[in-house]
Amino acid sequence: MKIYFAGSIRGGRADQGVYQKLIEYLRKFGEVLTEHVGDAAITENEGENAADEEIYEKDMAWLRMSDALVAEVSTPSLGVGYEIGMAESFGKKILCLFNPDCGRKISAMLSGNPALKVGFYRNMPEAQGLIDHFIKDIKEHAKG
Ligand code: 6K6
Repeated sequence: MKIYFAGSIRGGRADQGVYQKLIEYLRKFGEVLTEHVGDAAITENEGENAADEEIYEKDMAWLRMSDALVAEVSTPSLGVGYEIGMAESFGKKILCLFNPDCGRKISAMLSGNPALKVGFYRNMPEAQGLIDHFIKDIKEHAKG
């Protein structure tokens, strides 16, 4: 299974440590195409070396080839929102993870959308349980 993990970069890196842990856990189930999203060395000012056009093209190609998108959406990010919308248009399975303790409310564009799953978690075991359930659903669906 190929998993596209999405998390804020230029939207702010406050949750980078959480992304790293989620990516590590997702590796149990397959290949995570976007491991760099959890990289502590990447700040919101990164990307000045790579052309934005290249970033966009590469990410869209990875998104197309993925089986599922897992997005951590507690830190709002235009890029993550865009990736979620594109994943929906590509017909991908989508899980959005949101920690209500972040002090914000999740966008109604996600929580009101029946085409994707939103999971609320307050700690890593809860996030892992949501991921387990999401992957199990995908596998059962694939079996038919
Ligand atoms: C080079 C090395 C590591 O990162 C870079 C350059 N930047 C990006 N590389 C890959 N994907 C990116 C980069 N910047 C944003 N993205 C994509 O957008 C990721 O897949 C994230 O899920 C999302 C974050 O969007 P912003 O708007 O918060 O930056």
